[in-house]
Amino acid sequence: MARCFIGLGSNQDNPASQVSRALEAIGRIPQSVLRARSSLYSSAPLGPQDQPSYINAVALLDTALEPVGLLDALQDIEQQHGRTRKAERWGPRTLDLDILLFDNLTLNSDRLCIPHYHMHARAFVLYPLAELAPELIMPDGTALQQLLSECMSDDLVRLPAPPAWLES
Ligand code: J1B
Repeated sequence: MARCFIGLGSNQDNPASQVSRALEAIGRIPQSVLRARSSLYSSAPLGPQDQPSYINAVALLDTALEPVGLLDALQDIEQQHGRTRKAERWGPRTLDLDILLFDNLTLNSDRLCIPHYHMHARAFVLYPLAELAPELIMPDGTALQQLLSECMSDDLVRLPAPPAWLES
């Protein structure tokens, strides 16, 4: 099994519920086990400002799928969640799913860039990731804590967990 971190993001159609439902769907990906999920985080949009703020989270998935097989599964979930590709670059989105890390793999192909090309400097990726793996070392040897110390996190807010009903 490969240990894989997945980034989730949404700023349309009740983003917190988009992300929560996507986490449940990720838990149903074949040949895979959802091991952990971070808190939800809210932040101002990176890119054009005339769009709602985002909800982001990170999931830890153990998977026997190949990276491209996992990408297919994630893109299916994006489609089911009504993702439409808009003309505007960096415009509003219903659901984004990104493979951030896949074991210690470094990969650059037409469809996949791993580690994810923008993750090193984005607070809305690094903070939820650090919740799950504070000691993480990137494939290039950089410590996650180093990236966190260099990253602006002004507008990032960790949301309290919603109430949960417990089985008695
Ligand atoms: C293509 N790809 O990227 S969408 C796909 N590497 O078709 C893939 N590691 O073939 C290819 N994982 C290459 N896809 O959240 C990967 N994502 C890989 C997945 N502001 C890969 N505050 C294009 N929060 C693909 N988000 C790649 N502002 C890009 C979506 C999935 C992320 C946009 C806040 C946010 C965005 C912007 C508008 C910048 C944000 C947030 C796109 N995030």
